[in-house]
Amino acid sequence: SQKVDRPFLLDMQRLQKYARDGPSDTYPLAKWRILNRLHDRNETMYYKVLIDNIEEHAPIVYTPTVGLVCQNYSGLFRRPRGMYFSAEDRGEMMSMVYNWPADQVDMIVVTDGSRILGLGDLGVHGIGIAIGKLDLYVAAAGINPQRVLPVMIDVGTNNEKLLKDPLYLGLQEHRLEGEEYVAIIDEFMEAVFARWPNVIVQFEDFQSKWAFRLLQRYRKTYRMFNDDVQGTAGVAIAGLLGAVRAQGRPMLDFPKQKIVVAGAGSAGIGVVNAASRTMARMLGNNEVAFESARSQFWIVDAHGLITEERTNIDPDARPFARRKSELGHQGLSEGASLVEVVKKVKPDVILGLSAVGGLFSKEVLEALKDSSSSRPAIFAMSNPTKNAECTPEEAFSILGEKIIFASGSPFSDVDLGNGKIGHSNQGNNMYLFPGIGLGTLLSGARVISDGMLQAAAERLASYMKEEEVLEGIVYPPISRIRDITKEVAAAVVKEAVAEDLAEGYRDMDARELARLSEEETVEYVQQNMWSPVYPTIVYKKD
Ligand SMILES: *[C@@H]1O[C@H](CO)[C@@H](O)[C@H](O)[C@H]1NC(C)=O
Ligand SMILES: CC(=O)N[C@H]1CO[C@H](CO)[C@@H](O)[C@@H]1O
Repeated sequence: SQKVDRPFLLDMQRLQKYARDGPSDTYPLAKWRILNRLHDRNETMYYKVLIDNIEEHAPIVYTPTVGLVCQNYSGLFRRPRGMYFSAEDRGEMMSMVYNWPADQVDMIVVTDGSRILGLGDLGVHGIGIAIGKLDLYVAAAGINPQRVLPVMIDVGTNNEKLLKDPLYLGLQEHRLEGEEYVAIIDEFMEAVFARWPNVIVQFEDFQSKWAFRLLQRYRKTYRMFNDDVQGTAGVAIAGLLGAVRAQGRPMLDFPKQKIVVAGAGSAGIGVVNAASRTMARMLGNNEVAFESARSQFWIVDAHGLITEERTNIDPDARPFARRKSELGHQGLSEGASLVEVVKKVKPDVILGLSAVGGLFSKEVLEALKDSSSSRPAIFAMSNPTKNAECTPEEAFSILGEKIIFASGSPFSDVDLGNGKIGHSNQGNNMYLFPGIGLGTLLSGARVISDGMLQAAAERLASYMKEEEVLEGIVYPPISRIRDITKEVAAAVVKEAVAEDLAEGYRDMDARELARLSEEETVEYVQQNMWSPVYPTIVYKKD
């Protein structure tokens, strides 16, 4: 009886066109709809299909297709999934959480929808990201699907289109800011940890000003981490360690690598911080070690090389500004260009986190020919594809077959002729976050320490076989994700025990956990991974 207006009908027609269940290889959105309906009809079969075809389906249930889904969420919406806390629920969150039907929740992925992938503010429609990520937790880490909870914190949206859209599903007001905003996240954190003390909360796709502040605010008190900040850095470090192995050297030689970093934004500084801590840890974790680790990095931003002389320096970048005393004998000065820095430093690695497509120009790559490394590594980590600092074709054609190439976005391998292949490695976050979550859960660690994150990255880096690494492959295939995750999780458990953070999980108390050998830890992890099989019925004995 309701009057249906014309724009709504047009929208529906568009939906038919973009999401019809026709040839799904040309319509990833259609694939998503088919999978989503399967999820609603038969959850076990859904996860079976996802796990058995993870390489093909991860890009459907998660990035990039999930981005399209979030952009059209009100049109694609069929059944609610997850839990929504809105600014209007202030004071009620504890009751809401205690009214949630699940007795146990192991894993929460929470977002406020403010920076969904590269798409910006999508308001509550960003819930699709939390749902997709948890599907990957189930598929890769075997977290029980009954015990995951996607969460949307709805504090409004600054997306003008959504503010006017009659089909928008969230609060139609501008985003809360400042203390009011923080109070809402505080209340949410208190409520979920009060009811489920063992839960792990993964923060996802918060705009970066809040991502860093909330991470600092909670990471010492709650079991939480931010995948965009910490997971991304971990995957980059694993790649850097892989590049050391590919040079035929042990990973412990990492602190000797000279690394030129392009980009001093939050991603760049986040990776440099984590990488220098990894170096320092290998050198003994003292003052001298930190100083030595620091001196392995040269950071170049839009104004050139960052040195002590720079005025207006970002406080996070300051520790990595080159000292005056170091510059003279290298013939470098404040503001030196990227090409000049590469020429003078002769780095082992150039690491692109600049979001400037093509920044590693022909000149820069040519300059790398004089690298002091036998196998220089090029990490063009910026996303999406058009922002990559260079393509593998460019890198291999200028520098030849010996180099290591890795990127943030997917690229195909390069045919170098006469049967040789130039490998294009993709630093996918999926390599680490499932194992970090699972390892934290099974260790019962109180918090997620830097050491645990580093242990995860180191395990990923050592996962590859010697022959593979020497061929220039630094990340394993996604089809092995369950095995990778099992190993990463075991490394996280071991580190939590070593740092005395582990409190045990279910029947496994902390002392027993500490007694497990390396293999037994892997086995313990394996036994606690859920699989999509129907258990046989157990008959009750009298
Ligand atoms: C799900 O699918 C499997 C395989 O076809 C079937 O055996 C099972 O009965 C289905 N479960 C439900 C709840 O429909
Ligand atoms: C049906 C519908 O609204 N489809 C839209 C989904 O999102 C993409 C990106 O914004 C649009 O191009 C489609 O028109």
